Order: sequence, then C-alpha cells, then structure tokens
Amino acid sequence: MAKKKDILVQEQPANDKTENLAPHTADATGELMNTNTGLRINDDQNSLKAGERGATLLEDFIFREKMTHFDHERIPERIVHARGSGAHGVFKVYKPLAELTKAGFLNDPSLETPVFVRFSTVAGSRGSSDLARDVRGFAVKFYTQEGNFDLVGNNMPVFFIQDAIKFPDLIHAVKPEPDNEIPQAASAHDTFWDFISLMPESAHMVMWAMSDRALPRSYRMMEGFGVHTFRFVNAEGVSSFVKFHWKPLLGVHSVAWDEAQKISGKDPDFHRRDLWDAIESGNFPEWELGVQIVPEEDEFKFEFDLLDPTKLIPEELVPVQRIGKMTLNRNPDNFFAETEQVAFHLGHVVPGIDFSNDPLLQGRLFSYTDTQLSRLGGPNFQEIPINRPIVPVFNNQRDGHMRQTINKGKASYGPNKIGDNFPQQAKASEGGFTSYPERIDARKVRARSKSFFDHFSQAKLFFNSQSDPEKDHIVDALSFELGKVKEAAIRERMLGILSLIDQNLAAGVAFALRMPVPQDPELPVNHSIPADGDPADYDSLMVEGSLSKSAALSMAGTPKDSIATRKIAFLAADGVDEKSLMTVKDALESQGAVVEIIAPRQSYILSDGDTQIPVQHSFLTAASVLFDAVYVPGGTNSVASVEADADAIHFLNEAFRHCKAVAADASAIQVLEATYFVKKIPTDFSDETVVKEGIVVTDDPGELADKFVLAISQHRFWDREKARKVPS
Ligand code: HDE
Repeated sequence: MAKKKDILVQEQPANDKTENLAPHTADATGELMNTNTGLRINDDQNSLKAGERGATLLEDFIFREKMTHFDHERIPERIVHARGSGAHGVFKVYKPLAELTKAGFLNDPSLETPVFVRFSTVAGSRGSSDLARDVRGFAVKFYTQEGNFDLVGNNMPVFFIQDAIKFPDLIHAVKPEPDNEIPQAASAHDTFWDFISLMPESAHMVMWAMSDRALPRSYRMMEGFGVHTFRFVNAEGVSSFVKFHWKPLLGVHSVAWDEAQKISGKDPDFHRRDLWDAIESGNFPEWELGVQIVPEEDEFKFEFDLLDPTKLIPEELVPVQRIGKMTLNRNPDNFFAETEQVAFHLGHVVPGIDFSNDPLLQGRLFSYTDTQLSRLGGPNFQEIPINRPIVPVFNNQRDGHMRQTINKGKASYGPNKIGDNFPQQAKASEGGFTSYPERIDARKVRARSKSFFDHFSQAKLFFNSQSDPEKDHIVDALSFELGKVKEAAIRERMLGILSLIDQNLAAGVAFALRMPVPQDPELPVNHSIPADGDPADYDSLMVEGSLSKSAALSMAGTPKDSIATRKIAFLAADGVDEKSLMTVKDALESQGAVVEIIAPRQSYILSDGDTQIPVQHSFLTAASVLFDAVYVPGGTNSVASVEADADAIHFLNEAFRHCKAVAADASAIQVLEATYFVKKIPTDFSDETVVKEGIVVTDDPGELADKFVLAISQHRFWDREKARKVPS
C-alpha cells in the first residue's frame, strides 16, 4: 500500500482536476452568513413575525429562500446503482501502448491522469445497506487531456442479459415488488427468480451473483471488469478487441453471508466507511488496470461470441496484461456535489478507444445520457464541476436549465462567417475523434445471433473452478434465495436450470428446499422470443466448453501475504497486561493493520501499571462482524472481566463462526474456555497449524504477534463451516 506521506506533500493532491474543481468550492471558515443574493443575515434563528407571539409574515424573504432551497434539496436517485460511494485518485500507465491504442493517457508513463471513482450496489435505494447480496458497480471517470473517458464496469465480468431491450424487465424483476415495495436491496423474492428461471441466458451471471463475489469484504478488495468487449485503435487505424480488468493490490476477499446480514444492521455504511477511513488514514486503495487483447483477425476463434456479454474470455486463453495503476488518494469534499452528481456514460471515450457491437453495450450508449436528463434536471449536467472535463469545451450547444457557461459572440451555429467559422472541427491529426470504420453489410432485423445461444458452458466453467467452500457458499446462497420464493413452480424451474449446470449444485439446493431434482430436465426454453417466433429457434444450446477449470475465477488463489488495513479487535478491561497488549498492538500496526480496543465501558481502560489506554468502542457500540480478527490480552483482572461479559463471549463465538483469526494470551485461556469452540483450540501452534486453524494461544507476545499476523493474512478459515453446528 502506498502511504499518504510518500505521495503527497500537501493535503489536496494538486492535479488538473483539483485545479478545475477549485473555483467551484466554498469554505465558510471565518466568513459571515449571507443569502444567495449576497445579503448579510442578521438573525438565522427567528422568522419574521407580527409581534413576538404573532403570526409569521409572508414578507420574510430570508425564511422563504432558506425553506424553498431545503424543499428542493433532493433529486431523483439513480434508477439502478442508487447506493454508492466515491473517491478521487490518479491513474498512471506503466509503458506506452502505442501499438494497441493512440489514447494519450495510455501512452505517457509520466502523466498522472486524475480520476473519480464511484462504487455502488445495484438494486437497493440510496439509503440501503452496503452489504446486500448484489453486483457492485465500479465506475471510473478518467479526466484525460483529450476529454473524459468513463470505464463504467461492475465487479463481475458478465451480465444477466444479452440485449439491452431486456434491461427494464430485469430491473423491474429485481427491484422491490411493485404492490408493497418489499424487499429492499434483495434479489431473494418471487419476481426476480420468476424472471431468471425463464431466462436461461442469465445462468452464468447467476453463478457469479450467488458466489462470494456478491459479498465483498471491502470495495478495496474487489476486482472490476468493463464486461463488454471494447476496441482499441492505434494511430495507423489498426483495431484490436479489448476487455478491461481492475485487479486490487490487496487481493479479492469476501465476508460470510450471515456476517453480511448482521453488518447490515450494525453498520449499513460498512463499505462506505471502510473506503473513507482507508483514504483518510493514508492507506490509499490501489488497483492495476489489466487488458485482454484479441487481434481483429481472431474475432471468431473462440467457442463463444466476443460480442455476447454473458461470456468472459478465460485468462488461460488470453492472459491479462497489467498496463497501469490507479491510486485513490482523496475523499470527496461534498457527497452530493461530487458522488451524487457525477454522471458516467459509456459514450465518454477518447480517440483510441471505441465500441464493439455487443447489443448490451449498444443499448447502454443510449441509456446513460438519457437518464441524467431527469436525474440531474436537464442537458447541462456536463457543466457540473465533477463532470467537467479538464479541457475547455467549445461547441454550438446553448441554453437550457441551469446553463453555467456564458458563451460570447453571436454565432452559435456552423458553418458561420460571423465568427470566422469557430469553433472548428478537429482533424484526426488534431485529436478529432473518428469512429472505427467497421464494415457492416447486413439486413435490418430484430433477432439474436445463434452464436449467443450457449447459456451453460461458462456457468459450468465458473462453478467447476470454485474451491469447495466457494461451492458450498453458492449452494447456501441459492438455498436462501429460493427459500424466500413463495411459488413452488419458480423453485422447480430454477432447480431444472441448476441441474443443467451441475448435479451436485442442484442436489444441494433441492435438499435444502426438500424438493426433488428434476430428472433429465429439458433445456429451458428462452422466453424472450418475438410474438411470431418459433420457440425452437430460441432454445439454448448445450455446448461442452473445452476448458473445464479456470483458476482466475476462484477467489481461493488470491494473494494472502498482507494484513494491511485489516481491522483487529482487542477485548480488554481494567488490569490488562500492558506489555503484552502493546507488543501485539505495535507488531500488528507495523504491518499496516488497524487495532481497536474494545472494553466494557467507553473512553479508556487502566492497565496493570495504571496507564490510561484509550478505548475505541465499548461492547455496546462494537460487534465482531465489523472486524477481521480478535485478540484477548492477559492480565488477571482484565481476563476475569472479559470472561464475565456475555457480549465479549458472543464476540468471540461469532468471530469463530465467521471463520476469523482468533488469538489469546495463554493467561486468558479461561476466556476461550467460555466459548463454544474451546474444543477446537489446537494443541500446537506451528505455522502449518496456524494457517489451517487460525487460532493462536501462547504466553510469548512476540511469538503470538508473528503467528497472529500469519493467521490474519489467510483472511478466513472456511473449513470451520464444515461442522455446521455453530451458535450465535
Ligand atoms: Fe448500467 N446503468 N446499465 N450497467 N451502470 C446505470 O446510469 C444500463 C450495465 C453500471 O456510479 C444508469 O447514471 C442499461 C452493465 C454502473 O453513477 C442507467 C444496461 C454494467 C452504474 C444504466 C446496463 C453496468 C450504472 C443508472 C443494460 C457493467 C453506476 C444511473 C444494457 C459493465 C454508475 C446512471 C454510477 C448505472 C443503464 C447494464 C454498470 C439507467 C440500459 C452490463 C457501475 O443509465
């Protein structure tokens, strides 16, 4: 992790975008209050009345201005991705990519391109929990010297549908049901699974959405994907297909489903807070940008269609080349002005980047600008500071609600002689964008290509590539989701679909639902057929893909060599052994972890040497689901108090249940003896056992710290779930 002090000399990193934002920022420190017309306000506490106890007067323009502004403070939330969090940062390419693309920001390794990123969930409203089982949005706006480039991606590399015309149906199905607006931010209900069970093309994405990828530990620990196939175009006009990836330097990690549900109650802002706190403390999140390149002539070389957004290109077939790095190094100054008003759009491209004919991508090219017109109130949303490019804008677009620019001159049309024909078109050599001249010779039809009809081979590939715990989690997720579905016919159809992906998967879910697995189910009919269509023409194809596994699809192999930014809870009370507490604390913090002391009461504890040690939380305000690991230091009185505290024992039980690393000083063993996992405490604490079991108990604080670091870096010990008999 890059540290704040290494990168920054001042609070606000100076770059073209911070300078571009500066004239639009306001800081009231030391200022007097005035109205929007600049009139100084003498009394902001009382409205104007006829006498002290009299009626309020309509004349009170100061009251009316304030109340009117307040009455209109809210704007429509995004129809999808309403709940989100943003951050500023920079992107740098590692080396020039001139052979692939002429995009300036991908050709100059000395250039730091400012970026603004917004992460989001999809289905929930603006105030919903961060921990919903859902896809995460991963939208990046690059403010390049050639205009804005938006990479509007997700944390999963495929999508539910193949044609944008089905998007409103998908979203109507997943959003709360229209009669009672239940459930919030959840796909576990009848309308979603009714739709999915009739849309076999969603099978692959359903596997991702039911996997641990839908429950990230942190925005900082998830991958991002452009999903569609895009085009790179170089200066000679040679094009290649490209898929974009973001690879987090902290690895890819998730939480457990039970944990996610509890976090939603204890801290619905968990991901937002995590991102904010990491940036505030100088632990700047980093991702490498990766590309998979397919030369134009290889377009038809694959078993799937590159234009089909329900397919990924396995990394075994086309490796991901890491081409640059993004660092998020500044929190927004104002959530509404920046995170809420930022407007992303796939059509924001720069020369050297172009589109493919993926029908989902093509539909998105319409939707994103269209939606801003109602969300942000008109066509001038590009003038909102966060959306402005860092290059000045000159064209003949004029007027409209809330126009900011004062365009000079009489000519707002071209060609013109009155203004010497300015602004002029730019030649390609001057950076003018020219669309890739792809040859298209076709009939105008409403149809879907047969090459899109294999709906199962990559769903199977994904499931087969998962580790055993990951497979169990998919079974559990589907058992939960379909368990919430009331109509038996929907569950039955889904079991049929699952049995086409994997028999064990279907059997596991069928067991939980206590329903039979359909025997020899027929390939489901795709119900998205035209009124006059023949269903047989729309049947899915059963294709056996030549690849049976792809390691990159599992999270099991993610790097497990760091505890940077992990949150560790110390459970302590008065009389704590100061030496062991400080030794372990210092050791964890020196590796970049964040230690918080949790005690029966707030403010501080008194150590065995009578030192006041600050406390971050009491058991009332903390919960184990908000931490990655837990440690119980020694000290006779402290150990006795922690052991006697039901919340402390619950904390430990829950941390164990959620497969987290647990450590205790040997003198605190009586605390572990009060937990239900006492019999699971290993008898040796060799590195091998620690990596497998995740529990460390010793009386040597130095040794404990070393082994605890090793345990925490493993993230989770999923084997514990096998016992399947855990309270809390
Ligand atoms: Fe979006 N999507 N989407 N989407 N999408 C929006 O645009 C849409 C899709 C994604 O943080 C909306 O400004 C259609 C895929 C992100 O502001 C809207 C289709 C992917 C965000 C819209 C898709 C995405 C959005 C709502 C199918 C991953 C949040 C508000 C053709 C590659 C951006 C807005 C932010 C937001 C339409 C499918 C990613 C309505 C029609 C696939 C990250 O325009």
